[in-house]
Amino acid sequence: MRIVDGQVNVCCPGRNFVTLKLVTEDGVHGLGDATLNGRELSVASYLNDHVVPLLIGRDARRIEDTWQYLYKGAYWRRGPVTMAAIGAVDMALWDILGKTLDVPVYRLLGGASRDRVMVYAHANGRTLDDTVAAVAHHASLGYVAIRAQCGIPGIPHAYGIARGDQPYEPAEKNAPLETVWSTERYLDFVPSLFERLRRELGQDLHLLHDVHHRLTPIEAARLGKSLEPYGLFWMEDPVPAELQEAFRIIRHHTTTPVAVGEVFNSIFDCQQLIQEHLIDYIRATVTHAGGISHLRKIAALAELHHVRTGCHGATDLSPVAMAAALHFDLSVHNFGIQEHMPHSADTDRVFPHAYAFDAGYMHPGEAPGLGVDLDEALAASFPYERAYLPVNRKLDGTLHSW
Ligand code: EZ4
Ligand code: CO
Repeated sequence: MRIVDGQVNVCCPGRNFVTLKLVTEDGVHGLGDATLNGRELSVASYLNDHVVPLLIGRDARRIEDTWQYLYKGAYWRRGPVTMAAIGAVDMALWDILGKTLDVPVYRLLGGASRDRVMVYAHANGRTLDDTVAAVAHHASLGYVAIRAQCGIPGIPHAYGIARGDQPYEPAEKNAPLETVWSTERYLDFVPSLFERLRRELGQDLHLLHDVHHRLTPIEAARLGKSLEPYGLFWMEDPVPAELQEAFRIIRHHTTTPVAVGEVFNSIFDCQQLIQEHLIDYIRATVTHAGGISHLRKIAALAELHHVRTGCHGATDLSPVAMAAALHFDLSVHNFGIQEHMPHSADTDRVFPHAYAFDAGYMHPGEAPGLGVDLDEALAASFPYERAYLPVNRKLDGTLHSW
C-alpha cells in the first residue's frame, strides 16, 4: 500500500492550522496535525520541501519504520519543528491504517482501557467574581474538572485571561502582544482564588491551575504549599522545564501534584522528570511530541513511575490532534486527564469529526481511522494570517521566561 501523494494545508478558521494529508495508491487518505503556534510555516516547509518527497513510494503500513527513518534519517534530531512534522506523518499513517482495516485507531492501540475520557475545561475571569462565575458556569455544562485562571490586580494582561468578550486566544495577529508580570503580586493573590472556589463550589470539582512557566523553583514550591489546603488536581508548568532537576526543589516542599510538558517534543525532555518521580502528570501531545507512536513510548515510561498522562489540548492543536489524543487517551492504561478547549464553529466546520463531548467526558467515536476530515474547499476560504504568542516582561522591562 504505497503512498502516492502528500499535501500540506495551511488555513486560519479563527486561528492557524497546518494539516498534512497523505494519500495511498488505493485512494485512502490520512490526516496529521502539524500546527506549531507562532511558527506554523516552518513546519509546512519542513514537510513540503523535505519530508513528503521521501514518503512517495513508501509502504503506508510501516508506521514505526517510517518514524525511525524520519527521526534518525534527518541526522538533526528532535526540536519542535522536526517533531511536529514527524508527528503529523505518524498521525496520518495511523489514520490510514485504521481506515484500511475499517476500525477506529484506539482499537489498533490495544482497545479501550476505559469507557470515556475525562476532560478539563478552561475557566477564566478578570476578577475573582468573574472567575468564580466562570468556574460555576463550566460546572453547569457538566465538566467535572476545571482549570481556573484569574486576572491579578496590578497586572494588565495576566496569562490565560480573555480580553473583552472574546473567547481566550493567546496568539496575536501580526506581532506579539507584550505583557507585564509580577511574581510577588501573583503569589500573594492566587491562594485567595482557590480559597473562594472551594468555599463557594465545594470539594467535589477537580480544580487545576496553569502557572505557565513563570516561577523559579523555590517560588513554585511556595505556591504549591500555599495551595495545599484546596486540594488541586494539579499545578501546571510551575517553572520552565529545560532544567529537569529543578523540579526536585518543588518536590521537597509540597504535595500539590505537578503537571508539565506541553512544550516537550521527545521522551528525552521528560526522562529525568519521570524516572526520578519529580512530576505527576506528563502533558506532551501527539502533535508536538512526534505523534501517537512516540507519545505511547513516553506513556509507557511514565507508567513505570506512577506518572499519568494529561495531554495538552488547547485550541492551537487542530481537531485532527484532538481526535488522535482521544484515541490515545482511551487506550493508554495510565491516562490521567485530557485538556479540552472547544474550537471555534468555523474550525469545527473545516474539520468535521466523530469525537463528542458529553457531561465532562469525551469519546473519539467509532469512525474508522482517527474519525476526522478536512473540508479543503472551506479551508481555502480562511487563508493563513501571521500570528504570535505573547512576549512577557517583568515590571522593570526584563524579558521573562515566558
Ligand atoms: O499557552 O496552547 O495549557 N494550556 C496552555 C495553552 C498554551 C498555548 C500555546 O500555544 O498553556 O494556552
Ligand atoms: Co499550559
